[in-house]
Amino acid sequence: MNRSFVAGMLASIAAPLSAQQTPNVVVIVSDDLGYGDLSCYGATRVSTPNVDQLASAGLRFTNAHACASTSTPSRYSLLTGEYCFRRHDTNIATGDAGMIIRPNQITVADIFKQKGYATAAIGKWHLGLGDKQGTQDWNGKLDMSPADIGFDYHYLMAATADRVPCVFIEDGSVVNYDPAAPISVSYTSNFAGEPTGAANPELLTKLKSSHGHNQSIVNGIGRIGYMKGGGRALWRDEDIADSISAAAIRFIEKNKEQPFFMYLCTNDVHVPRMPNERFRGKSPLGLRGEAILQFDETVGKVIEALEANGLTGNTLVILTSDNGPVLDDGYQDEAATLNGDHTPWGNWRGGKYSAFEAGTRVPFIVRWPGTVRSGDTSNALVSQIDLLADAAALINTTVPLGAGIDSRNSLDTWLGRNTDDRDFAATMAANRTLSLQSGQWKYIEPSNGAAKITTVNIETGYLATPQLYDLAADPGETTNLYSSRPAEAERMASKLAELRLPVSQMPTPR
Ligand code: NG6
Ligand code: CA
Repeated sequence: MNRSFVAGMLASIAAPLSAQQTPNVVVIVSDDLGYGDLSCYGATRVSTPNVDQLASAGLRFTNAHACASTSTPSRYSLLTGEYCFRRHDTNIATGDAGMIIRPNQITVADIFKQKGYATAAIGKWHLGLGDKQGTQDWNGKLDMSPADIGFDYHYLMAATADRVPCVFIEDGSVVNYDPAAPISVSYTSNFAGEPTGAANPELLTKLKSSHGHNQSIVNGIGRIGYMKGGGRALWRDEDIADSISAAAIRFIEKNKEQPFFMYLCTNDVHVPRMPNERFRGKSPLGLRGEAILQFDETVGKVIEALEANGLTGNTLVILTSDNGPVLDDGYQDEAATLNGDHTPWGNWRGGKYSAFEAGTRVPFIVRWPGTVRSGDTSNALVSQIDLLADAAALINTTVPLGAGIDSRNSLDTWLGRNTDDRDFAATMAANRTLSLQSGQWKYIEPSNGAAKITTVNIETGYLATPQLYDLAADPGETTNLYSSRPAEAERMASKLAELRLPVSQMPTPR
């Protein structure tokens, strides 16, 4: 299926609808924000009043899952409704990776475009840009961008704040491009004469690395990857959140008269944590806590912009995170030493990168005044994989054949009309080990990875033999019931095997 065929097909089923049938949809995805990092999820050493307000005006989920415990695969699944493990090229992407989602693939943005929505991707991207692998030309318009996968507008960081290029991309071009400082990027070798964190630690004036992050230096911070040039286009880390929220507010204001879908991804609370100076000293948790405060402020600004434009009642807001939390993720930002008794992972074991629960059990809040009842909690098992099918159900359109093959309509659960568990949630850890959550059970397939990633001090949940946990009785995943409940383990192992089958061999084609 080529892109023009897809576009034609989508256009042919587009039909104008009344405002009630076309609510705006804002999906806010934070980065590495843990289940226990928000005060509405029990945090006591950090306060997130704006997120708490969103939760008290909406529905807060306690059993929601991202599809992976790292960013790229998690976001791939969220946007495509297809499990990341169906493709081998969904691991954490470099900043010069080509677009992982290809133009012939239907995304959640395409679903909204079927109904004439304005669509935007703002903030952290991390799904590759440009058509080529590792050789993008950052000095002109990129030859492939989110515009080719359903987003009318984008204002993005190519990958993560710790990866070059350290510039924003808007509509395929570098924002504030500086012709006097052409941009070169490489993930294999440095550019002659350019300092690096490894060779010139004296230039790491703002934040020193604890592991990795010792290649190019931008804004006094070591990065992953080599970059030359950029000049006035280079971001200042302290201003990233403001740039992202300003772009979000501009998009809301510009599109207030028509339905819109905004995929809004904050850089907070990913490393390097260097929030704006106005947050300095505001959290006992140090820079990581300040980044949480900054995230909360961004949420507040978006909510306020919706309100100021009269859009609160007609906007469905979803707030979640791409994966679980980490303290020391490569910089000496004191996140671990100042953490004290704060529990970013909530009651769950592990964290970012893990197969254990904290890797993918994420905050998930849905607000839609007048439709979603306010101030309630849902313990239903839900998964971000369903965004695509739920979006289609929400705006009463169909999912094109072959699109979002793993996405199922669970809209009634997301809107709190029932508390039905999804049959299962499949999740992928950093080394691609799969887990399955189903009812009270959690199964982790055997894997040969190390039990702990020592640099980040996180237990992975990798074990050479299968693991089965009863999350109802043992939320901390401490007692492996694999030997005592073989039938349960077998049922879950076969489900994972089925999910791994090529689409043509899947037993229940839609
Ligand atoms: C790791 C990085 C980590 C972070 C992560 C991706 C090192 C030593 N660690 O490889 O800092 O960037 O990748 O995070 O380089 S994610 O949330 O975008 O998946
Ligand atoms: Ca992340």
